[in-house]
Amino acid sequence: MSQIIAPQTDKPNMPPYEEVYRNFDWKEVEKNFSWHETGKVNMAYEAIDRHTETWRKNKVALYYSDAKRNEKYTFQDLKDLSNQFANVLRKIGVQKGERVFLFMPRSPEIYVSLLGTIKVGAIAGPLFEAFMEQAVRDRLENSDASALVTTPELLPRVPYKELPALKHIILVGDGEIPNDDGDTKFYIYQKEMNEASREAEIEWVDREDGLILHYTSGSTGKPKGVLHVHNAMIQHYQTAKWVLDLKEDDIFWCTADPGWVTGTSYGVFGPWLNGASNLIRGGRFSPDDWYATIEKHRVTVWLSAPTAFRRLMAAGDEKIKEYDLSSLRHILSVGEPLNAEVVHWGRRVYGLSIHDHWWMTETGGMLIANYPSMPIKPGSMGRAFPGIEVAILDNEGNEVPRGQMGSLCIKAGWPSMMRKIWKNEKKYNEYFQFPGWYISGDLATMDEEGYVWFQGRDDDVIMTSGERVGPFEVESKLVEHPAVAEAAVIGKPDPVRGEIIKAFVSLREGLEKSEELAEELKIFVRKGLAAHAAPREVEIRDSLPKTRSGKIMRRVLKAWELGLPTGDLSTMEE
Ligand code: 6R9
Repeated sequence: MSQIIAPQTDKPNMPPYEEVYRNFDWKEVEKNFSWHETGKVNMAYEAIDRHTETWRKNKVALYYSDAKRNEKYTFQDLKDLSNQFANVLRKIGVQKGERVFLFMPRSPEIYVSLLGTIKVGAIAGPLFEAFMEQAVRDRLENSDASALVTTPELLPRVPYKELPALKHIILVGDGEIPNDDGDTKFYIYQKEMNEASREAEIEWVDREDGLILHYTSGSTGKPKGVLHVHNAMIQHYQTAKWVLDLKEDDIFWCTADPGWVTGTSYGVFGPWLNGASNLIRGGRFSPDDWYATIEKHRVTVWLSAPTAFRRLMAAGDEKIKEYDLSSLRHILSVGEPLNAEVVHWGRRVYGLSIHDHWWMTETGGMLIANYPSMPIKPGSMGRAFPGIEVAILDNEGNEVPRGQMGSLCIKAGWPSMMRKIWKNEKKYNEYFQFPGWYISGDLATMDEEGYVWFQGRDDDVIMTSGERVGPFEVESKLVEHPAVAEAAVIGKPDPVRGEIIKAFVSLREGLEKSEELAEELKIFVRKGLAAHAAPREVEIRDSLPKTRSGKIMRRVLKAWELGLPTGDLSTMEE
C-alpha cells in the first residue's frame, strides 16, 4: 500500500500516540476548567471571558477580513460585545433554553451574536447564508426558534409571518424595519448594541444543557436538528490542542462557515478554549484570495476541506510561487475523503503533509485523526483519538476482522456526542441500534495498526464540495416544480467536488422534455433551496425505477449512471 510519512512538527502538543492512548482519561481534561469544582459552566465564559482574567486579555482573539472589512478583536473586546448582545437578548425577553437562530453572511457580528446567545443560556442555531426560503423555514419551524439575527438582504427568505414561534428579528446592517411586521417584533442590531451595557451576568448552566443546534441532512426526511451541550467543550478543547496542535503564537484559519459544524466546533470553540487567535475570512473561495490571506495574516495552522485542496491543486503549482506561504506549519483536512494524491501534492508544494481526520455533525468533535506526533499513512483518516474506541462492525453488530469493510462505529459516551435529534427521538435511537455503539453511517476498514480507511457512505447522503446534502430535500424541492412528476437525486463522483448532484426526473403527463426545462429545474432548486444543493446535471426520463412498494431506487439510477452492476433487482417494479 502507500508509504508512511514520518511526523514533521517540532514539539507537538500531543505526546507519542501509543503512550497517551493507553493512559488517557477525559476526567483529567475537565480539570482545565473551573467548573470542574464549581459546577457552574458556560461555554462563552470558558472560550472568551476566562482569558480576560489573564495576560491574554489584550491578545487578538479574532482577525476578521473580507472585501470591505479588516478588523481585530481582542478577548476583552469579544467579552464586552457578547455581554452587550446578551443584554439585548435579555431586554427583548429571550430566556434560557430558547432557540436563537443566526442567518447571516460571515461577519464579526455572527460571532458576537453566537457568544451572546450562549451567555444567556439560549441555544444557538447557525444557518448557512446560502439557504433559501424552504431551507430556512424547515429549520426555524422544527426548532420553534423564538429569535433570529439576520440581515435586511436575507430577510426576504424568512417567512416570519408563517412562523408563529418567531417573536423577534434583529437586523444587522442598514435597512428599514418592514411596515407590515405581523406579530414579529423587529430590532436594529447596532441601535440595541449602542444602548446595551458591557456588563452582563452570565447564565450559569448545567454541563448537559443545550448549547448549539446544527441541522444536517440524512438520506430520508427533513433535515435533523442535532443538539450539542456545553459538556462538548471537553472534547473541543483537547482535540484542538492535540489535532490542530494550537500554540500560543499561532494564527489559526478554519475556512468552514459557522453554518456547518466544523465552523463552530473548530472555527469558534476549540481554538478559543485554547486561547488561540482565530482568523475569519469572509467572501467566496478563490485560489488567489486564499493564498493572499495566508500571506497577509501569516497563518500558521490551516484547516480546510478536500474539495478546496483539490481546487487549489487544479489552480496549478505556479500560483503558489507568487505568494509567501512560509508562515504555515500545520495543515488539516476534513469533510470528505482526502485522496493520497493530495497528501503527496501538499508535501511537494507546501512542504507539509495535509492531516486528514474524521468526525460528523452528530459527533460534535473529532474522533479519528492523523496527529502531528504520529506517522501518516496517506489515504487514511488516522487513528482513534485517545478516549475514543472505534470498531468496524458487521450487520449484526459484531466486529469484522482487520482489513475487512464494515460499518464505522464508535463506543457511545464521548464528551461531545449529540444529546438529541430535536423533536425526533426515533431518529436519535436509529444511531444506537447496536447496544453501546454509535453507528456513523460510514463504511470503513481498519488496518492492523488501527488506522481507519474510509470506504463510502452506507446511505444515499451526498457529499458535494464538502457539504452534506440529503437527496430527499432536493427531490422534495424538484417535485414542487409544476412540470415534475417524480424526482430522484444521486451523488455522481467528480474529480474536484467529490460528488456532484445529479437529478433524474419524470414529467407530468403531456409535457415534453427539453434542455430549457432541465436548466430551469437547476435554477428552481438553486433559488428555492440553496446553491450548493442545486443539481449540476438534470436528466429527464420517461419513468424512474421503483420498488413494488413505490420507493424510487436511487441505487439503481446510480449504478446505471456509473455503468456498474445494479445488484438485487428483486424488489423492482416491472
Ligand atoms: C465534520 C463533518 C460527516 C460526513 C461523514 C463522512 C464524511 C467527514 C471525512 C469524511 C472521508 C474524512 N467525512 N470527514 N469522509 N474522510 N476525513 O464533515 O461533518 O458535515 O456532518 O459530515 O462527512 O461521510 O459521515 P458533516
